[in-house]
Amino acid sequence: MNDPSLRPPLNVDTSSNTTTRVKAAIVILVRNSELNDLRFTMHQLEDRWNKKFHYPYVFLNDVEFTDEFKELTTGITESETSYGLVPTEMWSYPSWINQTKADENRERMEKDNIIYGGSLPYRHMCRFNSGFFFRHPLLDEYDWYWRVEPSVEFSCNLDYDPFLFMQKNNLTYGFTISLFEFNNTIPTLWQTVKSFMRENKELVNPKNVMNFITDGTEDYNLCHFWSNFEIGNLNFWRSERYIKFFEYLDQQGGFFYERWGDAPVHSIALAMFLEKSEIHFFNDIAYRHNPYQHCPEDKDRYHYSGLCHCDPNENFDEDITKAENHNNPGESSTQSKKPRPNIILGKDGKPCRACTAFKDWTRQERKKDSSESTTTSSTSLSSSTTSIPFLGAAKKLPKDCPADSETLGRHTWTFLHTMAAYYSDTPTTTQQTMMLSFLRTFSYVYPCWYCAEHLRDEMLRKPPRVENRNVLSRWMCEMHNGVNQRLGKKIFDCSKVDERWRDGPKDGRCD
Ligand SMILES: Cc1cc2nc3c(=O)[nH]c(=O)nc-3n(C[C@H](O)[C@H](O)[C@H](O)COP(=O)(O)OP(=O)(O)OC[C@H]3O[C@@H](n4cnc5c(N)ncnc54)[C@H](O)[C@@H]3O)c2cc1C
Ligand SMILES: Nc1nc2c(ncn2[C@@H]2O[C@H](COP(=O)(O)OP(=O)(O)OP(=O)(O)O)[C@@H](O)[C@H]2O)c(=O)[nH]1
Ligand SMILES: [Mg+2]
Repeated sequence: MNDPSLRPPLNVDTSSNTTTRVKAAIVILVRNSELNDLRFTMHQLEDRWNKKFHYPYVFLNDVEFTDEFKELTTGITESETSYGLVPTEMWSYPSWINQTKADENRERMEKDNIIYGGSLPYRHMCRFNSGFFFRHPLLDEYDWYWRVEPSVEFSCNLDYDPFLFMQKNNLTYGFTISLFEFNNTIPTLWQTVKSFMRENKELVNPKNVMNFITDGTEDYNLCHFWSNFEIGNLNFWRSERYIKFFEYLDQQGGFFYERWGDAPVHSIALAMFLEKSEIHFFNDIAYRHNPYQHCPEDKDRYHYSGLCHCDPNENFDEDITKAENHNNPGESSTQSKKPRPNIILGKDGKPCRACTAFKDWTRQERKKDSSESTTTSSTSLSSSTTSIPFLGAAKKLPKDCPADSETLGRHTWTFLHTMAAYYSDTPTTTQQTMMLSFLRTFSYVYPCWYCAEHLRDEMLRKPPRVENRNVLSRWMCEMHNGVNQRLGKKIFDCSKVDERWRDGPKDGRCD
């Protein structure tokens, strides 16, 4: 293969610098106040890479850029720079959002110390990055983008064109770090994704990468590509299937009622719509967004050769405690193992390490790296066929495990429907008052906060009916159907509620 852009990055010779440019831009959403942090980053990006390639910059902001911002950033690069205002419709509440509820939820999340839980601009930013940046008019002329943020660092030379590399190798998305999302920022994201998938099975790629984000179970393992770094194809985000997915999520309001981040949203979409061979781990791009960094570990290749200035021992791919040491150089290793406040925790509550699946990715990457010759194969992985676990049979946990929200829900509904089924046909006033009081209290103490919150909302719209057994059973059935509908489950025929919860089926199989 003589075309250098088809070779694995480290084998690309300098002649690649003269190859055709692709329609690509460096895209930076940034505030005026971050000018100096951005200058720091741009200098590194230029020195390490872009002075050889001259890709243009597109800067985006929700307010006008100042002249100072424009002049100082333009001065750093010989490339074209353009400065765009984000249109209001891409950075505001959509009409269907209940702003009072959004305000209340932000307040609660702030009190609960959820990272950026109290911030509205952060939510607009996440929604913009999830559903709109690729539709900004300044990006219309481009097919590819490299997302950059102020303060991030690039500490190795990159002597090839990653856009061309991706284009030639049919890649769609490239990342450097992946980790776990905070569960409490996305309590209902996964159920929404599951509903979307049930309703749009035909859009899901049969060779999807869902295993990366589910480990083959029914649940989201919280793994995501850290989207502050992305090199990708804009047309993936512009595709009908992704827009449909984004709009489905947007309708649910989780960008505002919760704090859905663009990283899990992007990652879930990539896992659902792409195959593994379309996603690339850029091992050779040394990248730091505090507090984590990816630094290639092969010392001969990247460090003794003078290509990099990062410390290969501080590599998030393997162990976060190494990143911790870097941030607290004076600390002993035992001290530095203590998680800092806000540190990202995995589902097991332990300090976040790179997702297991990601390690798998990097391992295969290294294997490829070491056996690399000048072949066409990129450093991305071969595709693997994975099914969609939760659309088929679910993995069963042992019975003596603590309840997850599904088990808890199933058992709680059994209790609630059975309670309604055995309620009096002619309850006294005291019995009615007690039932009302129970239901109200229940809607505050049910130990799944987002379930309880939805229930309270529903109870406001449709107050409990406790006049007799019949109406209470019916009301309960309708409440349950409300949840079924939200989760994309089958609607239950409420005329059968007695048969299900009191009398048993007519064929006598339960007698
Ligand atoms: C108050 C409450 C709120 C919840 N909110 C959420 C939420 O916001 N997000 C979330 O992910 N999970 C929520 N859950 C859990 C969710 O409803 C399910 O319990 C869980 O997903 C397990 O589902 P399942 O398929 O086993 O059946 P379940 O929905 O638990 O149903 C159990 C059985 O009840 C019967 N049934 C189904 N629908 C009805 C009906 N309308 N009337 C009478 N009987 C019926 C069926 O025979 C079914 O097998 C909530 C649970 C409760 C109790
Ligand atoms: N113009 C503009 N840019 C924003 C705003 N909020 C965030 N950004 C940009 O969006 C990107 C992501 O925001 P960050 O604040 O870095 O979010 P983060 O990476 O999750 O969090 P940090 O750990 O604080 O970096 C950065 O490029 C910010 O400059 C905003 O309100 N206006
Ligand atoms: Mg950031």
